[in-house]
Formats: sequence, C-alpha cells, structure tokens
Amino acid sequence: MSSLSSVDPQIAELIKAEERRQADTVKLIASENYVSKAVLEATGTVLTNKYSEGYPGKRYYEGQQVIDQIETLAIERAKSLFGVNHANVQPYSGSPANLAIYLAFLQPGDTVMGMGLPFGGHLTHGWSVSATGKWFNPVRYGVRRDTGRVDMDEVREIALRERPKLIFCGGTAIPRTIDFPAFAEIAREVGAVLAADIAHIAGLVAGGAHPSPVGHADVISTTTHKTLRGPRGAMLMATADEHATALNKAVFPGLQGGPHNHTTAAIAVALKEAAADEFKDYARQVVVNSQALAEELLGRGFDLVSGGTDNHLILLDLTPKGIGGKPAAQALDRAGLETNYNTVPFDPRKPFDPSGIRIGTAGVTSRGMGVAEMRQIGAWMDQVVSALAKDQDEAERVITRVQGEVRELTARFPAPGL
Ligand code: DSN
Repeated sequence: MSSLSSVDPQIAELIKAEERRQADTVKLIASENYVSKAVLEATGTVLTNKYSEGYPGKRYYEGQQVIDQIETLAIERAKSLFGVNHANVQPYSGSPANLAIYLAFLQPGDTVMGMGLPFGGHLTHGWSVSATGKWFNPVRYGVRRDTGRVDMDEVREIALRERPKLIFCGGTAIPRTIDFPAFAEIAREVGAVLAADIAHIAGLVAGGAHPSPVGHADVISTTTHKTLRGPRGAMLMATADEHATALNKAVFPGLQGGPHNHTTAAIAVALKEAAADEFKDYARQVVVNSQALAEELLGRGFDLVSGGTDNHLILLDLTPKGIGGKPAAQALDRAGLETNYNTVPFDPRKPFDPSGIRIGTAGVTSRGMGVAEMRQIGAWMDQVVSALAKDQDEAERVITRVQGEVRELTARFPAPGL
C-alpha cells in the first residue's frame, strides 16, 4: 500500500489497524468471512475505472472488449456452480438484488409473504421499515414457539388466506435447513413466485452442505460475501427464460446503473474457488464446526433457538444466562470474540437491546479451525457471559484473560487474505 500510505497516511493507517483487528479477533459474525488474497487483488484493480451499463454484447458505452469477457466468465461460473440456466452478477448487494425481484414480478401494493424479521427473515422480505414493507402489502410467517422452527402447515394456511404474489424463503438468522420443496409446493398452490434468498447459505449450497433451491424456487438471490467467500456483492439466478429476462430488466435499467466491474471480477474469482474440491471440504467443515460449537454451548447451559443448528449459524437466547444480547456482544468483542446481538423469536426486548446473539462458523473455518477450537471458543463465550451476569470486576478480569488466550489462538490460525 505504498501509494496509499504516501497520498493518505490517515486512511492507510486505519486500513492497517482494521487488518490487525481482523487478524487478532475470532470472527463469529455469521454473515462475514475472509476472502482470499486473489479475491482481494481482483477487487482493487483498474476495473473500477470503467462504466458498462447493459449486459455483455449489449452495452451503452464503448470500450467493453475486456469487461464483457469478465462478466461472461462470472455468469458462466455462477451457472455451472449452482446448476442454473441464468445468472445476473450485477446487483450491488443483497438488498438491491431482492428489490429487483419485486420490480420484476410485482406491482406496488401487491402482497408479498416472507419470514418476519424477529423470526430470522430479512428486512427486504417485507418488513415494515423497509421499502418492501412500505410499498407492498406484506404478510409474514414465523417459527413455532415450541420448536423454534418454521411450521410449513402455518405457512400454507397464511398463503392460502392471503394469496401472495411473491413468497420469500430464507433469511438472516435461520439455524435450520430450509425446506425448499415444501415452499415450492405452497407457492405453486397459490400461484406465487417463489424466491429463495440463500445469502447466508450460498457457500453451503455450492459445497453440497445444504440442499439446493434449484428446481424448486423460481428465482434465487444471494449475496456473494458470506459463506460463499467472495467480495461484497450479489447475484440473481433463475432457470426459466422469462424469469431471467424479467430479473435482468429489473436490475438494469430498472434499479441500477453501471455494474461494479471490479466486484464482478472478484465474484468470478470467488466462484472459481468455490468450484474446487477443497471448497466442498470447507463447506462440510463449516457445518461440523457449527454443530460442535452448538453442542459445547448447550452443555454449558446456553439456550439455542431450535435447540441446535443444521448450518453455519447459531442463534442464542441469553435470557437463562440473565444478561441481554447487547452487553454480552460488547463484552465478547472486548475479549476478541466478535458476534452481533440479535432478536430471538418472540423476543420481549427491543431490537436495539434484544435477548440474543447470533454467531456463525464461516470465518473461523476459513482460518482452518476445527472442532477442538470450537470447544475452546464455546468455553470462552461461557466464561465471559457468566462472569458478566455475576459481577463487573470479575467480568473485567475474565475479559482480559480471554483476550490474551484469543490472541494466542488467532496467531496459530492466520486468516486468508490478511
Ligand atoms: N447484514 C446481513 C446479515 O448480517 O445477515 C443481512 O443483510
């Protein structure tokens, strides 16, 4: 970063500080990961200089000789990795990708059905504060209070009553396998378009560690930077030609201008990496690690929503530990264990001060950590949270000790790309 250091030493120093922070902490944020050096390199290139409104072979600016090849490679790799006929790699991120689905299939005021935010759904699945909840008519499903899982009979009942034109499955805090065939059957019964938002699990789907929505969902949206381990970006995929045409028109010119070509190139690199055999091992290990961490936490008296996990994600309700999610996440962060506070289903507390924390194993698995490290992380989490619930001075001592031990662990497992 020699040029950056001389032009803007302040920003250069801050970037270095963030790199050190990432190196020294255990990333347990379920939606984050570490990209490879190759993905980082593709992101920081001259491709950022180019405008290319349109699609390969049909652009509104000249000079697309190279960009067309890059975008075509990204599209072909996405199609081959996920087994779909069409892919659009231009959405700037997950929210614009989901908004494009509305624009492609709905009119303002139409009914959309998605999982409610407090139950694990995403803002863009029709939650009230999102444009999707303001401009469309949202109806919601949740999870059962006794199981913490989606009740497909209830989903069907709501769908038959409300007749949504679009149904979303997937979300941001779902620790269990999504039943794509059951959602597809319901969507067919009510004549709705089924959108599978696989942002969290895309890497698991690509690596064969979660069932695929292909053949069930009409459209698939995903970010590229979570378990898929690419740059910050998104993709939309479809099998039917008419769906693909509607999605393409919705992304450009419906919602966006020029695609971010440096991101497109980095997505292409990440997709190549995800097609390798090692990525299948990675995806499997993410789930093995997640289940080992869940087991450790259960053994230490933590309450896990749905009682465990099938994927990379664990949602903890800290109520039995006598502490809120926010103070717990803040204390864990000071100890070098990075999480986010999160609402849990039927949460009596407010979203900015909820009962839970959400964790995931995509990042730690990218660092090469395994089951033994998951057990250690579970023990540290318990020590920090239990001390915090008891006594502030004791909590300070535990946080300082754990922070030192976390540093020793992270030094043994260097993160990719750093
Ligand atoms: N911010 C993403 C997540 O953390 O799941 C969702 O948009």
